[in-house]
Amino acid sequence: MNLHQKLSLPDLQNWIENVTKLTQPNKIYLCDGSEAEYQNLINEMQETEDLIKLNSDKYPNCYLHRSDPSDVARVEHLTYICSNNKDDAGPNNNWMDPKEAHSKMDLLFKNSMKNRTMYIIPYCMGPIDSPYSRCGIEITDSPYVVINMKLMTRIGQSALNRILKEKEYVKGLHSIGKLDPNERFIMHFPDELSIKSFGSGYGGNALLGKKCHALRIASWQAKNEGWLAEHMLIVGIEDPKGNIKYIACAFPSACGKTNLAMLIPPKSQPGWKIWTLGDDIAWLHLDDSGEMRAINPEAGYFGVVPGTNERTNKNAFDMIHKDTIYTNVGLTEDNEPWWENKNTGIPTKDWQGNIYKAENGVAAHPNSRFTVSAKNNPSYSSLAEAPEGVPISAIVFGGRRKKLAPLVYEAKNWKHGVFIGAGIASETTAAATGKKGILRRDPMAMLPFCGYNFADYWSHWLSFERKTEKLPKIFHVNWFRQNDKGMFLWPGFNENLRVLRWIIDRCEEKIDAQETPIGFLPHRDDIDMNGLDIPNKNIDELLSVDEKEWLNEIQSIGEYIQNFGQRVPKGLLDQFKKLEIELSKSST
Ligand code: OXD
Ligand code: MN
Repeated sequence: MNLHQKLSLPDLQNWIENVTKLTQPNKIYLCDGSEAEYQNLINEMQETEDLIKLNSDKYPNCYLHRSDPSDVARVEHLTYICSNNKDDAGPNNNWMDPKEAHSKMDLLFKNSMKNRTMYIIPYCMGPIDSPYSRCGIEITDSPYVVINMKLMTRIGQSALNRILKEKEYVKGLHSIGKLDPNERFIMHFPDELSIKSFGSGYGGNALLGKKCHALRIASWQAKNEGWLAEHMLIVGIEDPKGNIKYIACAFPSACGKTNLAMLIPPKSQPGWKIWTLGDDIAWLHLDDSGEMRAINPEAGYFGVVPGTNERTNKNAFDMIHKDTIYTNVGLTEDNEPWWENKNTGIPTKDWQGNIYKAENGVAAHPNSRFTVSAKNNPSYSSLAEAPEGVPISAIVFGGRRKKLAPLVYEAKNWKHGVFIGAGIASETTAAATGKKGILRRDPMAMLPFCGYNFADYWSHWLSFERKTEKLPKIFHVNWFRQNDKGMFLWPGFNENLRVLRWIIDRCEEKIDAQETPIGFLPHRDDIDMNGLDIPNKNIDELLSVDEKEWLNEIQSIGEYIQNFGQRVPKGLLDQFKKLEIELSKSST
């Protein structure tokens, strides 16, 4: 069968013809998603030195890719939402008129695939047989993108069959161009369900199924269709009796979603287990009974490597010892991957392939990544591919905050929870280019990923209260609180299970809590501290609410929200006013 017959959808054929004319590849290849195809590409990429084979005794089937040094993170300043109507993109996005954006991008794409192969990747986001899943086609000239998409999504014939049947799919066009930062743009056209990405090979900019489709485009689709596409991990928490509750947690990039998703309970919590469904993205739908259910649109992990070790995330550490693509880590003398806080081995080369010298800085780039299939994860949930998804008992928001935010608190109701989500703030990390460690508002951890105006997004969140009475409870956590000497007050990592247990107890209405103006906080004895050596004064600080400071915080959230103007829903403004009044009363 020729390509034309295989892609027997006129709209798809036209698009591919137009892209071919524009980009002038010397070869076109339709990906079938097979293991043989994956291996062939790996072999070709070793020949061109795009991949380096790692020590195959200790790291079988693992490879290292080195990026252009200018291309190691998401580029928020070069990422645009090109809605037909500027106000639909909102102040949270860069906007460009779609016509202007298309002509700008088409100029860049012109002849960009000369002497290159154009790969056509049909992919499915979500379990292949789930009614909640959505498909797309990414056209790219990067074999690195193909092998990563193979691990991160479900690519090939089954996805293509679904596309031919449904006739709706996201069109993504990608070229690495010359990897020139001055010719780099990531453009989204939500009204057309299409994406054009040029000049970057970095995961978040180039694996179009991930942030571009599953968050930016999907969030817009979700608003129009009544569901949510969120920057959330999904985990199942099993108690010693075998009951499993599922929660979805939204934290900004590099704030520990992967670690929480793969947590191994500490010895002091016998009988508990954590099952991973996803570490980055959740699509949330109400089922026919009004219950919220989640699927993970992804099939693999694109995780931050530095800091991954036996203590912080043993599941991930074990998982990335085989079948893994590493990007921008260092190397040991024995050709093993090396990164900061790996706690074993000695680096001899840094992420750019230079001789490693401690005085020159890190060996692995702070945003170096692993790509690996979710099936390699020892805590992979048996329901990860369930077409109906899993029922969600709690939604948990969080951020990286040195001060102010307590270890955990619970929203008083859905509206208050939406306000808490809208007010998330976190210190910036290496996942995006720009200054690190700056506190910025990151509503629902979606600032870089919401494909439309935040004001409309908040209205959409609020609308769920009118659709069902079975909504999950909403919580906020902060693992990153520090004392005045800069020491963390909470041990974090696996010990976070203790906080999740409190959350589950609250969902099951097993315990009561202290009511404060910002929400419900745990009674000290309701968080199991057995086996932890934390001074009482630290626990008091972790569970305290400084009402004066909170009044300032609420006012700053109020100012932030008001930047979104007339479209901000009254329900959210009411929450702000209510909290401001309550805190003013109690802080004087
Ligand atoms: C990611 C990110 O890669 O959020 O998941 O940047
Ligand atoms: Mn992310």
